[in-house]
Amino acid sequence: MIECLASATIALPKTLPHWANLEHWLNNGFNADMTWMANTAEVRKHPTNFNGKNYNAAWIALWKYPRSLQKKQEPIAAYAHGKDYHISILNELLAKQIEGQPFVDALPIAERELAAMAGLGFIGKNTMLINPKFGSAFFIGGVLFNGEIKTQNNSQLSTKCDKCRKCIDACPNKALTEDGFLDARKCTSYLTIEHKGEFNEEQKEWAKHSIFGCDICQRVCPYNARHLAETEPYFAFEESEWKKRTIKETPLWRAGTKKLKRNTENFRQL
Ligand code: B12
Ligand code: SF4
Ligand code: SF4
Repeated sequence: MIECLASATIALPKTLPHWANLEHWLNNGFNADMTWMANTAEVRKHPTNFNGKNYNAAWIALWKYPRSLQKKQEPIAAYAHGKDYHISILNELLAKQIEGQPFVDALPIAERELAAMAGLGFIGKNTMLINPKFGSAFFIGGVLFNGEIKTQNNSQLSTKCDKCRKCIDACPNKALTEDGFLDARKCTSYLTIEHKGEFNEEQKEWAKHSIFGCDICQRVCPYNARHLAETEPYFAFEESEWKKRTIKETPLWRAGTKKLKRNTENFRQL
């Protein structure tokens, strides 16, 4: 079990209010080779009709990453340390015994937008859902269900970044656009976790500071400043080490050993 930071319930919109952002993201090719994002776009657009079933509400919650964001760059992103959050959060959701459809990361549900609508945070220029008190180092999960909801939804996606642009400037690959989108083609997180096959020369450069994921645009964010930690690196990254460890119980299973080997060979400490 991992600690739930905050939760809220919302009435689901028939059509996602900021659906146009997802469309813009796809039309610009910002989804890179994540064709599943384009294939499931219609499902994300209509949260009340999920895979043929109708729901009118969602309970949404935030859970802390298993490791704090670190002051220094690490080869494995903070969220990926420890046991796989898909399993631990799903177990917690199932334990709530809310009748409906549990979700955490793996289903075509616009989790950030629904969480923002529920008042759990705002969307930053780094595209993360940021809670003014807790920062952004948390997962989003919840349950779609049917029930009577009295709360008012917050459909304005306000931002609290003001003039700050630290994340845009800190991204080593310029993957964050000036108007608040993330171009996954240049993003280290995408390249080290999702991208299949070998890297070309440009991709090698963009991926080189990581073995799995990337925390830079979160680490520099003032909303995370109070939550940064400095601890011993948790994972060694020699190839022989990977063989000893059971990655299938951690979020690293998403990349698998082939991609992790490719990333390790390309890795250079920043
Ligand atoms: C695809 C995906 C990725 C892709 C693309 C990320 C991206 N920014 O789109 C890649 C592989 C790069 C990625 C990386 C990471 N991811 Co990811 N990812 C997803 C996934 C599966 C879908 C996100 C998506 O729909 N992207 C398309 C864009 C258009 O949608 P969106 O970012 O949700 O934006 C919506 C709104 O915010 C709004 N919006 C978007 N842009 C703009 C711009 C403006 C101006 C406005 C007003 C509104 C707006 O409209 C959109 C439609 O609703 C979600 C899980 C889920 N089911 O939602 C996790 C998720 C977003 N990822 C998560 C995490 C933890 C990460 C990483 C931190 C992992 C890491 N350390 O490496 C990085 C962070 C990189 C970053 N800065 O976003 C968490 C984020 C939690 C949080 N606090 O926000 C999620 C929610 C998973 C979870 N359940 O916890 N991810
Ligand atoms: S996760 Fe890393 S590469 Fe991707 S946008 Fe953020 S800083 Fe840039
Ligand atoms: S670093 Fe600054 S601009 Fe980027 S998300 Fe945080 S507050 Fe917003």
